[in-house]
Amino acid sequence: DKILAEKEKEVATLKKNYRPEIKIEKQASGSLYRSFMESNNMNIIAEIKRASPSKGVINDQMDPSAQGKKYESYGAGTISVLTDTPFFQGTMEDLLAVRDAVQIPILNKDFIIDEIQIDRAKDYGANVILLIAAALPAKRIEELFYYATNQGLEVLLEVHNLAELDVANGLEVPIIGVNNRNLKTFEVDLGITERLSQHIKRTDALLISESGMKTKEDVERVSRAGARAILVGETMMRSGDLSKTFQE
Ligand code: IGP
Repeated sequence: DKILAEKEKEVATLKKNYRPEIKIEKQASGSLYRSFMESNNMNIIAEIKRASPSKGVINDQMDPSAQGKKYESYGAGTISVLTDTPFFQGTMEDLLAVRDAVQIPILNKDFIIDEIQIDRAKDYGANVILLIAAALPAKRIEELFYYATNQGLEVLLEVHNLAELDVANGLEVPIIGVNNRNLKTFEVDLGITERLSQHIKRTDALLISESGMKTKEDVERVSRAGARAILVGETMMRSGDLSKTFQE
């Protein structure tokens, strides 16, 4: 609730000051959905996350462009860049730096509550945006989902419980992220992926398990539950040897 209140203010300022401007020279091509569905290996979305409300500072020394290049070279299929500043210490400039450095798709990770944030994500070269079912009424999720899709962006719709999954099922969204972390209590439980995966309606939905993965066993566990991709932040940001982390 605190984050959403902050976002309301941010959006009000954006609406006054934001001038659309194409910032990018490079653009990724191809669809995250298709490339992940075609691959038989576990797909990895590696995240650039300097800090978080649950963990405090994670790694604010890294250079996002170098970090992005490493993620790409070790086999990430997409890079997630957290752009929220007050709570995660990220910026849109981080996203731009990564866009310049890599060819693969970029997910703009933020708390999106308004179309203008989607415009901005596109202007900065993101290919995928996050929508969080817990953050908005179903009707608003639907509007933002179609708005982004019409802009040529893919949408990762994040859910954490059955009621939120109902929204994803109702819209028949192709990309569903199950967040193992409860955004209110910060509690992490990989069992959430196991339980919710059984209630996904669309047989060709791409299931992405998000948060809290540290070990090979964690990845095997969500893979058995049907996840074709994982979204990993902290473990990547703290890794001393990313090539090893990716292999494992
Ligand atoms: C990554 P972790 O535990 O690997 O650092 O989690 C990612 O899932 C997490 O950053 C996240 C998130 C979010 C952040 C998932 N949903 C919504 C901000 C907003």
